[in-house]
Amino acid sequence: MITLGEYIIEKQQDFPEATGELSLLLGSIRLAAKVVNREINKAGLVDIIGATGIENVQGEVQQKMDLYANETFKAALEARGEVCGIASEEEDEFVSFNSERGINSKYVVLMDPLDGSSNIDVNVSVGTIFSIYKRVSPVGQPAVLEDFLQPGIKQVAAGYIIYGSSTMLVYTTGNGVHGFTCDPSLGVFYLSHENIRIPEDGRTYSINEGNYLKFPDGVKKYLKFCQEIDTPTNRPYTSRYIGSLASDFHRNLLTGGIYLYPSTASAPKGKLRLLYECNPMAFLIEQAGGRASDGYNRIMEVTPTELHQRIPFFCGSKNMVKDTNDFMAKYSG
Ligand code: P6P
Repeated sequence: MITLGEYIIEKQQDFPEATGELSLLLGSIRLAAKVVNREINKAGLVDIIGATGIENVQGEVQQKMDLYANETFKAALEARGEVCGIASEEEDEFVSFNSERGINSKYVVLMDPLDGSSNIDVNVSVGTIFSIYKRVSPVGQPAVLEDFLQPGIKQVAAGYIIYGSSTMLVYTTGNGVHGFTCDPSLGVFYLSHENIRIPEDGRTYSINEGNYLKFPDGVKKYLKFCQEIDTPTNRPYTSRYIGSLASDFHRNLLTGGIYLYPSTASAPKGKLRLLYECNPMAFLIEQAGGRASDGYNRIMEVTPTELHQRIPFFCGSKNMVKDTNDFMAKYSG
């Protein structure tokens, strides 16, 4: 039984040049995850569920737990001093940590502090998603927007916490994907899934088929391909859609499958955000042997232009993402 903290330190020793700052940073995420997990597990019991009536920059009504998670992760990251700033789905602009330690830190964190939070009121799993970069601006001054608008290939770490039937933290620093499960009696994350690899083929597709009529033709054709009876290629596949990215992603990561959130007639850029949902999930899936595209190109090579930009997202087993790209090229131009 090895804890997350022990594992981070053990792996850090593989990098002589490592100065321990990233390890400390991951430690602050671990702490915040425990605090949020505690509140989520009793969200039904206290007046912390339900919407605030406040709309975030996405125009989505913020659930109280969204705000609580945002403040918890922001405080934990600022307190440990390894981060010069954060960007968050719940913050209209990036937040620069201008303390002496903050401006002299070399990392920035982008996060969706509680993705899928509307599921809390109906007791469905939700997740925190995070992405870590080295700043591009000089140390010793406040963070700038360019520190956050980096392509996904520049990530130094990424991960998610899934608050589900058990609470897990899954992360990568570019050396494989590793999962840790929380023992609630001790509040400790133990290594439970080392070097996770996603099967190159899967039989599960995750998409909101209620949007079918608004999908591009390539997606419509791919969905019909999934539903055809063809035993040699294990079709028809199975449709599983939880409505919580971290949950659908996690299941597909472990068993194989593909998650699709395409553009639609009403949302030409799709729904998911490039910087703090798609890029971290893309880093993880590629580290596990999978793929992530916008239907045509590798997600992690997209150059961001704004903090909250949206992008169509196809992510999962390598051969399933290739199939969707082929259908998109053939039918959606
Ligand atoms: P829809 C949650 O709001 C989220 O960002 C993802 O977690 C989830 O996969 C998706 O949106 C659900 O969106 O439009 O299908 O309800």
